[in-house]
Amino acid sequence: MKQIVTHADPDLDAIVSAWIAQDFLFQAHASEVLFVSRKVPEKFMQSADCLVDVGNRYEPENYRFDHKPPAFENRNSTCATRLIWEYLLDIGVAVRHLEGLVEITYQGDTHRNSEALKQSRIDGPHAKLKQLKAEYKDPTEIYQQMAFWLRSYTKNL
Ligand SMILES: [Mn+2]
Repeated sequence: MKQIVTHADPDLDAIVSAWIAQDFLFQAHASEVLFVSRKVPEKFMQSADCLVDVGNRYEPENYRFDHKPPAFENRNSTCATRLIWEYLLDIGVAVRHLEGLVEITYQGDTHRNSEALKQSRIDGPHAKLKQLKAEYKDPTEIYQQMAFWLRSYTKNL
């Protein structure tokens, strides 16, 4: 079982980057998403098959995708979702259709703004995550429901 690690109280960047790892990086391999403290316990730094939005490292070849210093001097220059998406594009995985989702996730994670982001907060991924967080406390439950929703949402992109 491949282990994908991200942070507890997951925001959209954590959820979408973990989902991209699960569905497009590991694909047919069974994988699970674990939610840990933002200061990642050392055992997960070593043993996780993939870290997204935690760990402060950007090492795509080792599947470490964080955008916070020292990985990037300015954490708002990119986001975990964009980093794993760009890596998959580079290695030829068919993820181009996720571009709009990546863009609104990036904008929301880095205090940007756009009509698409406003719409996402009304009835898109940001709204869906907010609703699930009000409904459930367990991050695994939130993640699983969100992943299910994202698979359907991205089918029509
Ligand atoms: Mn992030």
